[in-house]
Amino acid sequence: MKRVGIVMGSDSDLPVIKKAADQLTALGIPFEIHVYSAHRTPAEARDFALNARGNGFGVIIAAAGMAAHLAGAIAANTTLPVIGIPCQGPVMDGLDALLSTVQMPTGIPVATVAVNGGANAALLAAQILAVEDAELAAKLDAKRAKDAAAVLEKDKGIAERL
Ligand code: RP5
Repeated sequence: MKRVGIVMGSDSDLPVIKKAADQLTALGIPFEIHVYSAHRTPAEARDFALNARGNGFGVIIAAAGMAAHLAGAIAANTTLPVIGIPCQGPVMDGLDALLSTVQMPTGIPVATVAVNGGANAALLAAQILAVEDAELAAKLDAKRAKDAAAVLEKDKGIAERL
């Protein structure tokens, strides 16, 4: 199976990335994590992206906050699918990072999830890999069914909570 590459702009983004790592682990998807910044270590971020396909990655998740250019900078240097996670910073509740990540110019797409959306980033990465992996697709179907059953359990009990 292709691996998922996870890059975060700072180790302060780790709580968001942990949510992605937990999902990938639960689905049995191999991944590799790095701290590379578009601004502080641009050469390393670029090299990672340039070599990602050759190094066996199938999709890249990039998380950053504030002036969040990491996902775009990674996407500029690979044609692998890149999923951007805007991370909440000290101002604007992450709206700054959301707009920085999502507003990519035509030609260099970044699939952007919600602010701090680490879990959905991992699930989207899994769905991309599952296009060519029936076993992984079955795991995702099973997870959807389990999650739906949990909601229906809550539906049963909701009236008694009022
Ligand atoms: C971004 O700046 C990082 O992705 C992080 O979200 C934010 C703050 O970084 P630190 O100052 O905590 O290292 O580049």
